[in-house]
Amino acid sequence: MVTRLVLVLGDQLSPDIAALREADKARDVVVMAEVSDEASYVPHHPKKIAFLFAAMRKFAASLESDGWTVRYTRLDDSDNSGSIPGELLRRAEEVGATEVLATEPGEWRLISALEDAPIPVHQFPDDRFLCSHAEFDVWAEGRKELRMEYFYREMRRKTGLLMDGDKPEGGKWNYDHDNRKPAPDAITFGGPMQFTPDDTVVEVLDLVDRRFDNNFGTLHPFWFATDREQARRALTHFIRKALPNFGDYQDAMLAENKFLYHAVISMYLNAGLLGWREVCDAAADAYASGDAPLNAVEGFIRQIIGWREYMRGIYFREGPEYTRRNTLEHSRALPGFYWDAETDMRCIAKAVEQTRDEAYAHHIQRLMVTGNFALLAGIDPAEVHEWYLAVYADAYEWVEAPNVIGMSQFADGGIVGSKPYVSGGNYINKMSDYCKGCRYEIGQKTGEKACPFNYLYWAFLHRHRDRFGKNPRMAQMYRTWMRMSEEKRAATLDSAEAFLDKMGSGGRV
Ligand code: FAD
Ligand code: DLZ
Ligand code: SF4
Repeated sequence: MVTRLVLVLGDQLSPDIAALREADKARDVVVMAEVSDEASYVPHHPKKIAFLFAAMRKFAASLESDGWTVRYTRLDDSDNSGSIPGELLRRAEEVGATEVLATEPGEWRLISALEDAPIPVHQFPDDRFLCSHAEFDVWAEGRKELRMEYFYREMRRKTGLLMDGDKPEGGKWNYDHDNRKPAPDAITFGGPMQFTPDDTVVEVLDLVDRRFDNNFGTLHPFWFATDREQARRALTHFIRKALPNFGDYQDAMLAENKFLYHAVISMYLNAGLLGWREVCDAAADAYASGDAPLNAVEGFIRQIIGWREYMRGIYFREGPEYTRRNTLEHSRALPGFYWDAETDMRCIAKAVEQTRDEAYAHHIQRLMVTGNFALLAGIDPAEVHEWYLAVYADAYEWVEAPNVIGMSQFADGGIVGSKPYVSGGNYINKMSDYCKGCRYEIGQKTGEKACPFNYLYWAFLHRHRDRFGKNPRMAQMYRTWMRMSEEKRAATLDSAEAFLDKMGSGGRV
């Protein structure tokens, strides 16, 4: 029988991935490749590249010890063709294969590259997810609005997670009402489990140091888990030490605490080192044994079987053009401080610094600090999308784009969110300690010293009054705006214009 190639991509590091299930150890050859095309479609954070290359190398070794034949291409190999289709062709010629088994990639770009590859590639559905494309389409069909909450309830029923017969555990589907506490004075969790680099990681760090030195982001110290066994330990550590407080402080932010009670497992889930089922079961078990309260466990499970699956459903349903949407017609360039943290806005400087150091920021930092600012300032959503895709270790288009284009920038016109996630400085002040020590004054609404979020918020609403003025969920804010005196409104708009002009001309803001 003719040998077939089995493609395993960098974010498909699961031993039961569809293409491997379809293949035959005795007959087929696994292809894995570190290639410049994948490493440079955006300037990925060095920690993200190092994590993936190290995890790929360790996964290839585990496949080999499991009896698979693996042809692994390292980035520095002299005959590396630089692309996934190129490596498939090269390996096919080497082993005499005429066909490739693959698992559908998480990005339209690569799906079409495989469709157009110079060798036939059979793409199997990626069934590491709870909801298939077809199932999501059935759920979405005929609905006026695709609200995550209703999708999530279906997923709860489907999985039986936190269900009491056909009723939700505790009587309510969603305990977010209990979950929005501001930042506490002290955090009892010391952060995610950190791992000392082993020989494979050290070798990869050396490569990344040499090849990606100019990319935004700090490579050292590198502490991520890079194999399944380590990722499992990181998960257990979170479940034991942080999950009980996860719900309460999910939305809080602290300048000197990067992780609060967050799991910091998205990079492991998205690369395939962990699966949604084992993560949710571990959380549900903690509830069942009385080790974590319902509000924390429900909130955590909702992020995974709710938001994560819903975002993937939207990405694949909306098609390849989704990342180019720009409903609000925003066109301003992404300011330089997203790359160098050189801004007096302390909240943004802290979020960017932590992103640079860890390739990580938690949800509210992404949504209500860097995302909120970009939306208020009218930044081109395509540039915002590229930034998020580059700088976070967990970023792949299927999950990043609906979060950025949809949830954060409202560039999809309201598919993901029924209203834009915008706020003035008060929200940030309530949920964080950023404002103490900021050059800007949170209590001031206009003028040189005022918090820019304050006037940019009103200027945003004013700019988009035709679109949002009739949105019942925003009516109260428009009434407040219209109740302000004409002088106050003019001063607010003047402050916003002066700020944006200064920022646009490269001045420090
Ligand atoms: P926790 O807060 O501990 O949550 C647990 C898990 O739930 C996460 O590991 C993640 O798998 C899942 N989850 C939570 N929220 C979401 C969500 N909105 N969408 C999908 N999964 C979710 N997440 C990514 O995985 N990749 C991205 O590229 C990404 N980009 C984002 C961009 C923006 C603008 C925003 C607002 C959110 C983005 N998110 C993204 C979602 C979320 O911020 C991260 O999943 C989360 O911060 C990861 O950290 P954690 O593991 O500590 O999560
Ligand atoms: C993100 C990434 C990077 C940086 N490098 C590679 C690589 O060299 N080889 C590979 O197979 N995958 C890599 N990836 C992950 C892919 O970009 C990812 O599979 C697609 O974006 C689809 O999600
Ligand atoms: Fe951010 Fe405004 Fe607070 Fe400064 S005052 S940290 S700019 S919200």
